[in-house]
Amino acid sequence: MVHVAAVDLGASSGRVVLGEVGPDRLRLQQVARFPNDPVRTDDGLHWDLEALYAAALDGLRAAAAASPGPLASAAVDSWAVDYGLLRHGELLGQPFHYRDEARAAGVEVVHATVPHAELYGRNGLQFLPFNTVYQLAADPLVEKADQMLLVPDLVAWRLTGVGVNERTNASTTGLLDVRTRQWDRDLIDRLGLPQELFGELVDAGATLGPVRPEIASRLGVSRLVVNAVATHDTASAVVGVPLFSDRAAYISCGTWGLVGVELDGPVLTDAAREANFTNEGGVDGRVRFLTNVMGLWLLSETIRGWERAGGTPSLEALLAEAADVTGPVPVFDVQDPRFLPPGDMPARIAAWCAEHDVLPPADRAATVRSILESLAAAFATSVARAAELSGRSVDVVHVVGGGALNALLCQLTADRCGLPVLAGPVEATALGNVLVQGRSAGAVTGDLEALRRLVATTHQPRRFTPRPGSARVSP
Ligand code: LRH
Repeated sequence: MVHVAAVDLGASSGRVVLGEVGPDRLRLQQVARFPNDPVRTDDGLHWDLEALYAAALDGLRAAAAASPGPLASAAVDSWAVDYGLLRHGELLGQPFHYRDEARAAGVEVVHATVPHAELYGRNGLQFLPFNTVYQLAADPLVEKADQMLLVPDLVAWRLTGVGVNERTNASTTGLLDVRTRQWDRDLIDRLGLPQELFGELVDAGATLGPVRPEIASRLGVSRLVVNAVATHDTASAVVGVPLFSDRAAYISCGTWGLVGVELDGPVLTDAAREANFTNEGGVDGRVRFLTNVMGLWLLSETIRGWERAGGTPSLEALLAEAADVTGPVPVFDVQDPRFLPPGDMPARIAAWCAEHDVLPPADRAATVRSILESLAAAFATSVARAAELSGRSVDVVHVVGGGALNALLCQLTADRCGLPVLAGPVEATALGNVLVQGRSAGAVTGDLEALRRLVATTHQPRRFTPRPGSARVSP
C-alpha cells in the first residue's frame, strides 16, 4: 500500500487530496480546498497562477503531514487548453483564462491556413474557440517564447524544474496528431508556430523528478517525486469512472459536462466533426470520444450573479425549490455561445427565450429548474449522438464529478436519456490521479479495468431510474 498526493485544479476550485492505494484499498482524504478566482487585468481575464501554486504547496505540505508514511509521489491535473509561455526558463506573463473573449482571435487565421475539416482529420479535436492552437495563433508572446507548457505541466515544472508535455492534455491543444499521438510538426510549420515550443511528450504514469530542494524544505519533506498522471482533469475523471461495458456512456459533470464514451481508436467522420465530438487522449492509449456541454457553469454563474445582487439561498435550498417546480419551464439551448463568458446568465436565458418565442422562467426556482432541465436535455442528446457516431448501443450512463451530488440533475438526465444513471464517484478526477500514481508505484497493477474495479468496490454509485412518462430526448 502507498500514499500519494493529488493536486486537482478545477476551474472554480482546487483541492489537494491524500490518497491511499493498495490492491484492495482506495481511499481519499481531502487535505486542502481553495477557490480559483480568475483575475481581470487590462489585457483580459487570467488565471491567478501564483495563488493556485501557493495553495497547491500548502496542500502538499498538509498531505505530507497527514500521511502515515513518506509520500510515494505527487501529481497535478487541471482543466485543459490553457498554457504558459516560457523563455530561457522564465514564465512570460500569466496564463489567460479560456473564458476570456479575445481567446478566439486566432480562429479565422488558423482556418484560413488549414480548413477546419482538414484540421479535424489531423487532430480529431472538437471546435472550441479557445483550443490552444487558436490561442497561440493570436498570442504576441509566441515569438519571444521557446517553450509552451499547459497549466498542470507548468505547475509540475515549478515544483521540479522539469518541463515536459503530458499527452492526454497535449491532445487538447489541436497540435497533436490524433493517430500517432506525436506533435504534428507539419501542422505546426504551416501555422507558422515555432517548433521549439512543443517539447518532450510523456505519458500518464511517467516520473518527472524530485521537487527542487527549496520546495522540499517548504513542504517539510526530505524528498518528494512528482509524476505525470492524466494531467487533463477530464482524462483523470474518465479513469475514475467505473466503466465495465462498451454499452456504458459517461458524463463528467463539473464546470463542464463532458459527455461521451471510451474507445480504442478515434472516430474522424464528417458526422463526428459536424456533431462537434472530440477524440481526446486517454490513459493507456484510449480515446475519449466526447463533446463539451456547457455544464454546471450555467448554474454557478447564475448563483454568483444573485449573490452579487444581494444574497441568495444556499444551493441546497435552491435545488429543493427547483425540485418542487411543477409548471412548465423553458428548455433552452445550453450550447449557445452566449453562455460561455462570465456575465448575467438569467438575462441571457431571458434573451434566448425572447428570441425563440418562449416564456422565460418566472422566478429563481424556475430559473434553476430551467437550467437543469436544459442541461439534462443536452446531456441526453449528446449520449444518443455518442452512441450513434461510435456505433455503440448505450444502456447505462455514469455521472461523475460534482454533478453526481445533484440528485435532481441526475434524475432529469435519467428521464431524458430513458436510461439508468449511476451517479458517482463525485471525486472521480482525484481518484483517477491517485490511481495512476498508485499504479506507477506498483501498489496496484493491471489495465484500466483493474483500476476501475477498485473504484467500483470502494465507491458505491447511486442509481437513478428513468420515471415512466418522462420527456425522453432523441438525437
Ligand atoms: C474540464 C475541462 C474540459 C475542457 C475545459 C477547458 O475541466 O478540462 O475537458 O474542455 O475544461
